[in-house]
Amino acid sequence: MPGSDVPEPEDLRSDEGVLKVDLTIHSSVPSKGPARYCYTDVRGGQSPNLRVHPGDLVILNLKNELMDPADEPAADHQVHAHAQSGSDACSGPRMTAMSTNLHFHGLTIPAVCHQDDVLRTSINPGDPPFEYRFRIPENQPPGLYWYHPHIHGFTKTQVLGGASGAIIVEGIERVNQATVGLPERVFIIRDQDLMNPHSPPSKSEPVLPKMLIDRDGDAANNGTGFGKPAKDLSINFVPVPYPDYPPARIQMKPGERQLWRVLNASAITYLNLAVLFNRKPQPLGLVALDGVPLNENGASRDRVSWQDHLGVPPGARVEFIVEGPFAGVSGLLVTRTVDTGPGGENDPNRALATITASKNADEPRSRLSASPHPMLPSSLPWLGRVRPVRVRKLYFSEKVSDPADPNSPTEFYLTVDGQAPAVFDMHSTLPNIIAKEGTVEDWIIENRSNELHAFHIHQLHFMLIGYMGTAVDEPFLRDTVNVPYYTDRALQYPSARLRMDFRDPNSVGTYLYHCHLLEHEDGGMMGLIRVDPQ
Ligand SMILES: [Cu+2]
Repeated sequence: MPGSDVPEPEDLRSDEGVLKVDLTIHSSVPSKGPARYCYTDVRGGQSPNLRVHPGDLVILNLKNELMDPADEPAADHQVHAHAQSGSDACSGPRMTAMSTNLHFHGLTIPAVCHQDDVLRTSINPGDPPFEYRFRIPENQPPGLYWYHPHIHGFTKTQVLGGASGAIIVEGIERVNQATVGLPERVFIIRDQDLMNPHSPPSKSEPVLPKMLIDRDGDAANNGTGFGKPAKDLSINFVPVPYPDYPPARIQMKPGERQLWRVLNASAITYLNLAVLFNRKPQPLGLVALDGVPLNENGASRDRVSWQDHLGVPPGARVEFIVEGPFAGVSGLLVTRTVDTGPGGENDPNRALATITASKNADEPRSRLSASPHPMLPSSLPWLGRVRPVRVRKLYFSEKVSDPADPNSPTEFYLTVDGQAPAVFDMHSTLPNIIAKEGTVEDWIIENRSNELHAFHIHQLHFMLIGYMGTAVDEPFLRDTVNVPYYTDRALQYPSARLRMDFRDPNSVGTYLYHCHLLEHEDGGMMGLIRVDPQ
């Protein structure tokens, strides 16, 4: 219900080095509005947090109970179910709107069936529960990761409908003193189709020119920070719908410090988070990004980066220290407007939740250890000091499929410079890129389109070493990065320069890189990489 308290997802914790979990993916088609998707565990918990330690074994059984989104009569489901049962889910049988699988975003685990393969794995209604079985690497940085379906062509529908959940690799307090003993909370921001698509904007908003539709069929960016958004947002499944954005509620003990772990599980919506007290932005102590502590390079111990706002592209995570308000102060968690470019979606200013001080506020369910054993630093040389074996250039671009008809569907490309732009083909077995285990490469990702894109690669993290042509030296790694949009006034294409790390044996295999705006990904903005063993 809009305006209610933000619930905490249930925590499923590993026991003696093993996390065993049974999840079922469900869908429902409400009488009004689009299909909803959700994971439930055996106790009925919705999209639980999976809490693990480096080295733990995860055994996750996934049962597919999706309904046909076209809402066919029930008899048809049975026919589908029988036709599918007995098929080998590892050989990529059919991938339809009712198929599903899981991607473990950010984990460096092998891209093979039953671990983190999304190219061939397809679990269908009627199939027996499908077993995922993998080990969290000993060297996986402690932080926030996530799980979501990744069936090509249908990822957006399922994720937009709500199919996502958090994975927490425990131990950030073992590498950053500033987090020792803090209560922690997990916030998952999802987007969804508008609950009130035909409402005019709230009366408190300035009057805007007529709303336009972008090429994806969503409300186009109007550059004002106001007006109808392309999608509604929710926080831990509490919707904050357009046009009035009734905020959800977060209560904290007065002045209490907490670690907030925030996942942007939106299909297309960028976040630009801020915490306001009496309308003034408060310092947010960033300690980790995309699951990786900010002091990952070992040079800057216990690093906290104080910011007054945090940009979070779809798929990315931020973990930061927040100090709660004192009694009588009105606090607000907001996302500020994001300029997604002339071709992008409208992403206006909006509230997500009020933050109020209360002596009786419930303590968060989870608290970081007050006396942690320090974690040993990585034994590998820091990525920033390893020489790349080559430089590659890739670029995002878009093309109207029929140049004579500006309203024809857009084709989305992510192209290796020198190859012909093409929408991704799931049946292709020819990799776009071949790399070698043990090496490091520099990739320049350009944006040649007039909207934002977020580059993501499976199986590994990278270091951002350049942005918009300027060198940067971040002491941490990312797995998702925003690339600014191009306009014809720009002298060169906007770009991010990434140092890609193929040193880990788990990075061997064939897998995907793509834009994490899921309608772009489903539309073909994706490529195939094969990393050969040494
Ligand atoms: Cu994109």
